[in-house]
Amino acid sequence: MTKFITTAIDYTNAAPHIGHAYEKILADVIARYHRLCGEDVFFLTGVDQHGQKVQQSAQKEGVPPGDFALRVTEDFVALWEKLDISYDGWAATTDPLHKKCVQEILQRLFDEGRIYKAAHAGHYSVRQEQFLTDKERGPDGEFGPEWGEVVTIEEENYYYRLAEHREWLLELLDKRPELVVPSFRLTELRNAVEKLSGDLCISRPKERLAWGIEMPFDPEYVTYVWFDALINYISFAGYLSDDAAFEKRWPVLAHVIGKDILIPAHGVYWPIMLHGLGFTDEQMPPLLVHGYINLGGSKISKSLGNTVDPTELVAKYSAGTLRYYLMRDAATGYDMDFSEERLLTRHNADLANGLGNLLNRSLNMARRYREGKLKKVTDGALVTEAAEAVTKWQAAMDSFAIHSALEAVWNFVARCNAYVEESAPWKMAKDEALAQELDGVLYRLSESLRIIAILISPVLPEASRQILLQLNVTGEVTLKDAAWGGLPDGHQLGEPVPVFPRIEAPAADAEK
Ligand code: ME8
Ligand code: MG
Repeated sequence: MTKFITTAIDYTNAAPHIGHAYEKILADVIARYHRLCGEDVFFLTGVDQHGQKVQQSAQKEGVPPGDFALRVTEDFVALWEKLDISYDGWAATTDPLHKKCVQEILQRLFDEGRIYKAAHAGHYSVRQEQFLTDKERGPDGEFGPEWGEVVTIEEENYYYRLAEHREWLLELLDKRPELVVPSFRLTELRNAVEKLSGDLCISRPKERLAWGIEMPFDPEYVTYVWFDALINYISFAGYLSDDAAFEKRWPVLAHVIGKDILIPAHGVYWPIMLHGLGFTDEQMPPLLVHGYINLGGSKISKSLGNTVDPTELVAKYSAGTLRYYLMRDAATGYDMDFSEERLLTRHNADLANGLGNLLNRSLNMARRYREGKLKKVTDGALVTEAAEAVTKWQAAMDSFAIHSALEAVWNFVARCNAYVEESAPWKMAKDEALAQELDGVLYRLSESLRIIAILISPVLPEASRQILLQLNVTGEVTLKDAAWGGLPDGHQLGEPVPVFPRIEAPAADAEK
């Protein structure tokens, strides 16, 4: 079986922001972790290119929606490249393979009577070109001036039968609570499912929205964007096009999504869509629901100017620093406030002073005292601690608690740095009688660094490569290599080069 991991597909109505970057990094770390475990991985991410939002943004610029979506898509692709996001599949919803899959699914559900046509009267904003619900009413119960003229119109649309699956979904959530991580989200979801009534409108008349996938049984309509977008998880995994691939991939290990799209899209619509297609309870997809990255305690909002550009952050710092900071400071499932100051502190304290310093002093001492040549030891200080760090790290990684996994590694880094101080190799070097002891210290430090380099590789792939290179460890490493004793007797270390130079805070520049 393949380990299949997906993220939400990002809207192409606006440029990527730090929240998008956080989600892709989280999923990338999970994908890299499973590759490190020697598993076959299929990591799918992509872009949501259809719908009202894209059509509106394109209209504002006076360009065709397809051109607009492609341009924003390029921004996302460029960012993922810079951030070392190692995706295996690219889900762009204008892809013909996807459109064909969506249409085949629609046709099948229609033929089986799971989709029906009905008329519906509702409040409609002429200016915003959309139907309004009670959510859009102001505190006074009226629709505010931002909606312009609000009229009542009747429109025919296609509906997918949702409500008849309600009892099934409630039972499923009782039977398989592990489908929603973290578990506190399950309560919210269950409450929403209990309130479920009515069906899902899955079409838009073309005169209102042209930018979508045409309904196969009615060319006057396009498909509602969520019905189109959710299907990416199966269309790009081979559903209806490559049975052998799909069977190996499905069910997914986890759909990595943000908290805002659990209810109703991923928690209600999606399982019910799959159920309608005949997917069994065992084939229902687990959801890993992450929190929000906020700014100054508020929600990121481009229109309020409250946003951070991840591309700029990568250019200013590095992909590794941004990846480390986000993975270390955000507890998976919970919100986090983004702070550049905090990013700098993490970089300088953990990467530069913590791991960077350990690497540098260990390699330098080995060079100075032994010309970089090691004598293997398999007992004494750090041996048990290294194994304990690996165990803790792995348990945390398996439960998607990347922040805890990093904490376990950095506790071990601190232990290694303390060991340097305790053992004081510079004193041992002055006493011939302590030569064997010094050999032991130098080996333990190098071997610990090799194990650390393996453990950080999902989060810091580039730094991991550089550290292994400096330790002169060549070839592909896997988790099996994170056991003590990998460096052979007589191993020759490489050249020390700083991996994480300290970054001075911007305040220091201002004084110049
Ligand atoms: O929702 N912090 O697209 P999207 C963390 N196209 N995550 C955030 C975030 C923040 N501040 N803001 C957004 C869509 N996200 C749909 C998805 S999936 C079939 C279709 C997350 O661009 C958000 O929760 O608005 C979602 O998981 C992803 O970024 C894309 O958001
Ligand atoms: Mg959104």
